[in-house]
Amino acid sequence: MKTYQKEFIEFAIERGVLKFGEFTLKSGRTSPYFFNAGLFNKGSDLAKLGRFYAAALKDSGIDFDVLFGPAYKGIPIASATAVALFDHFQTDTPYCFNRKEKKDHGEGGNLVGSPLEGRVMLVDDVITAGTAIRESMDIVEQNGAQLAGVLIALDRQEKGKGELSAIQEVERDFNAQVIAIVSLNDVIEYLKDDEQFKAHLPAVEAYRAQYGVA
Ligand code: OMP
Repeated sequence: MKTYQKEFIEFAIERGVLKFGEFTLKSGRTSPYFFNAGLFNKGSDLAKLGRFYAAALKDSGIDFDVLFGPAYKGIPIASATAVALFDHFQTDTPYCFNRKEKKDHGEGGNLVGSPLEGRVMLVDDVITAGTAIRESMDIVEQNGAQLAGVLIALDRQEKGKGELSAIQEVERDFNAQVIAIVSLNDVIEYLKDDEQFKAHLPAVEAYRAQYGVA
């Protein structure tokens, strides 16, 4: 695990974004941990979050032309990442997002910001079974753009419809790399060394054994 990844887990725990307990997921699975990115809800959180996303992008080395943040949770992520890329990595990157409601007056259309064209880096919070991300992918395809990659905060490394992880399925179906600031394996590694949260390790490992990818 890299330093920025460990710092990201600490940051998520400190802000109550990463929690341990019992949670029901969108997929119906009962999970011993949950990542609620909506709790990054202060100016300082957003500034830091942008820096972590930008660091993961730079670390990946993937080339792209535009950041796309799907509504709603992708919007502040794309904005904060674009700011961080400029402020901390000297890269001025176009970004855009969609609205969920179609607008038929004024400028019309359902995209806001830079045109969605060229190689698109899609940013979002979490992928579990891949449902939300596939809807966003449709928007990229409908605009005739190509997907350069997907960047999320947490890869839960869970099985999708079959034996592959939801992310492996997305990579196969869209021929693009999915990168994450941290993955479940990083969270488990972190728990092993953390006196305060170590007690949750068995439940998280049991969950990985049941739903995780080999
Ligand atoms: P999938 O659409 O199954 O990939 O699940 C992704 C969505 O699940 C996210 O956009 C969240 O709405 C929600 N989610 C979290 O935010 N954090 C988690 O740790 C787990 C989930 C989830 O329900 O699977």
